Amino acid sequence: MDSRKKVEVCFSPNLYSLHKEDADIVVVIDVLRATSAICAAFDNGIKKIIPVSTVEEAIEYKRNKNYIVAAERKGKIVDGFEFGNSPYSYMNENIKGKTLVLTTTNGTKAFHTAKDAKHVIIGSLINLDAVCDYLFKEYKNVMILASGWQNKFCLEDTICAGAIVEKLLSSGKFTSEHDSSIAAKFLFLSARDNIFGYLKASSHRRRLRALNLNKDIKYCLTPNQTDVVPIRENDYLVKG
Ligand code: 3SL
Repeated sequence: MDSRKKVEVCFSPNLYSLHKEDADIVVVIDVLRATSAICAAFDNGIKKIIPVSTVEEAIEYKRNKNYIVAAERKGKIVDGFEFGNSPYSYMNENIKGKTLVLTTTNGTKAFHTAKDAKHVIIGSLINLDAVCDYLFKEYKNVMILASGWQNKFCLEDTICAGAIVEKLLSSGKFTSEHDSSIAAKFLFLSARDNIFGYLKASSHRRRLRALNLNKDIKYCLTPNQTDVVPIRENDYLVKG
């Protein structure tokens, strides 16, 4: 019997129910930009993050002055909010020790899609090796859930998922059965020498470039800038 653990990739929250039986741990990914912003916020001292699905829920939290409340839709900060989804907005001293409430177009939705999973962590390119080390240590069946764009496949999340698959498979301790995992690995192998260039024509890079967010894109596509691994506890995230 093959005693290796599985690592599989789910391309979109809409496909989650087809893959969920594979998972003891779900890694939620939204490289551009929600999960990169979440990692950056913890890296800069945020204590807790509450991902919420709707702008209305986020507005409720604004009544309490102890929270930083952030809302992004289609790449822009929602009117009436000071914070959105840029990792750079969390790189400041004032966020230390605070709780962030965050709603985004796809990333926080994917987080809630995995609500029935036993164990959920947050991955991105910026914490790639730390996520892999965590998965080696836990040594359970892994499912990587790409947030995609409005339930559609997206390249940047798939490449990040492929990087995790590649690292786990190369150890000989994990195996993959599904074509989605193999495809993600091959996409990563073709992109790895220049992820930024490879994604030049991708729809989300074009969308963010049109909003003058090139600096954010560069940051989010640069692997291994932090060893933070955000972990779900109850319905919020803490630094692992
Ligand atoms: O969809 C999301 O969760 C966002 O990360 C999208 S954006 O990068 O802010 O456009």
